[in-house]
Amino acid sequence: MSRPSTPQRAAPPRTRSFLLRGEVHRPATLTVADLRNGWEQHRADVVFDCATNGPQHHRFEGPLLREVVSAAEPAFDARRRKDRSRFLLTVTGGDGHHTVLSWAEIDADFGDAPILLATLLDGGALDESGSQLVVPSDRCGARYISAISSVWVGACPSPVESAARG
Ligand SMILES: Nc1nc2c(c(=O)[nH]1)N[C@H]1C(S)=C(S)[C@@H](COP(=O)(O)O)O[C@H]1N2
Ligand SMILES: [Mo]
Repeated sequence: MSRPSTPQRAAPPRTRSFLLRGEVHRPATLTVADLRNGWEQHRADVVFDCATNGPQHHRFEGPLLREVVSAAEPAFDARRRKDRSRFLLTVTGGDGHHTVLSWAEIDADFGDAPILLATLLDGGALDESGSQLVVPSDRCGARYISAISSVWVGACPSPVESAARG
C-alpha cells in the first residue's frame, strides 16, 4: 500500500526586492517587476572595464534611478536647486558592496546622467537575481552594483555644523 502522496509543487521562483529609504516621505520596498511596470524603460548599451576581467559589454534596460527615487519624495524642496544639490544616495548590493552617488549627478538640471536600475541584463530578466545599477558614463565597473538590496537617500551633513560640534 502506497502512502498518500503530498502534491509536489514547484517552489515559486525567488524574487528579490530592495528597500528605498532614508530622508524620503514615501519609503518603499520594490521588486524588479515593480521597476518594470512602474516606470518607462530605458536601454543602455555599455562597456566598462573590470580590474580583474577586462572590458565587459552589456545591454541593460530599466527605469531611470532619478524617476524611481523621485517617487519616494526625497525630503528636499524640489523647486530649489541648491536644496536638491545637498543630497546623496547610497546603493548597496546583497553582498554589502556599496557605492555613493550625488543627487546632482542624476538631476536633469545638473549632471543629468542616465543612471538606470536594471530590470533586464543582455535580454535576461533580473527578477530573481535583483536589480543592477547601470552607470553608463563610468569607465570602470565598480559602481555597477548587482543584487541591489538597498537604496538610501539623504542630505549630506553640513561640514560647517559638523566641524562646530567637534
Ligand atoms: N553587489 C556587487 N556588485 C558588483 C560588484 C560586487 O563585488 N558586488 N563588483 C563590481 C565590479 S568591480 C564589476 S567590474 C562589475 C562586473 O559586472 P558583471 O559581472 O555584470 O560583468 O560588477 C560590479 N558590481
Ligand atoms: Mo571589477
